[in-house]
Amino acid sequence: MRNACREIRQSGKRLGFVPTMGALHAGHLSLVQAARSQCAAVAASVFVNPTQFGPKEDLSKYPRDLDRDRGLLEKENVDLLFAPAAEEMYPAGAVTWVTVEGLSERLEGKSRPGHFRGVATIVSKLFNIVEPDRAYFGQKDAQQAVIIRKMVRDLDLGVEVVVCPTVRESDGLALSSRNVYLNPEERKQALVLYRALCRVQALADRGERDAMKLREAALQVFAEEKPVRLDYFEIVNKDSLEPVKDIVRGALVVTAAFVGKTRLIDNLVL
Ligand code: PAJ
Repeated sequence: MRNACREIRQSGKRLGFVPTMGALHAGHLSLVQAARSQCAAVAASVFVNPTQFGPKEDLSKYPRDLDRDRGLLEKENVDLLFAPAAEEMYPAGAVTWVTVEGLSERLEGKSRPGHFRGVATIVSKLFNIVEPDRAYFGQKDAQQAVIIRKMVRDLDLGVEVVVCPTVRESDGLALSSRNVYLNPEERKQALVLYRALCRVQALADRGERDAMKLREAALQVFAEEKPVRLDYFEIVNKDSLEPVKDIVRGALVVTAAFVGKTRLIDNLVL
């Protein structure tokens, strides 16, 4: 992979890179399309990264279909696909980690300890192999995008990070590889995340600036969808991820909730 990427860059082409865990959907493909439109060559990776899953999470049942993913990436004219085995990425005895302090402990990090250490480590390893000019991430994982930007800056990785908008189903549910876990009943209940975010946006549009009031309105929306167990709903600064008292343009509204056994996340920039 390193040699193939070097060859492309040495021919003077700009190399775009889209890291994924596979089970590709239109959200992933929107990143590939953005890369395709901005870069002469595009590389993608499919790797279900074990180190970003907690011991009680869904690593073993995470959806995997490399043949399907390969077909989809071929259709989008991706030049290179990197799909290593776990043993290749983590040789026995690997003990070196990348930790983005502070940011990694909030929100998702609070519920998923060690998650962002796994993400930051694998993304820096992939960047070291691919050495892309630009790398593409989704706004769907807002905290991940903030952490990757910070890591690139702090470690002088020299990769331009591009964050692309969240792709949604027509009814508003954010596309996610984990949506396949939802049964028809849960699929309907899952809409509560987007409904709560939209409620906040609507109140903000009408002039409400008090973050506590906005949050309370969102909690009301969740209370009406009893079977869904809210993990967090927060209004934070979009760079520091610290809670804000008053919303300013650009405040980030983030939420996570369990629909049945499936944990979903979503967010909106006000
Ligand atoms: P994965 O969940 O497969 O997502 C890969 C990329 O697709 C991420 O940048 C994610 O934000 C983006 N994405 C997912 N759903 C999206 C949607 N509905 N709209 C737009 N973009 C979407 O995120 C990961 O994998 C991993 O943590 C990874 C970065 C690959 C490291 O292992």
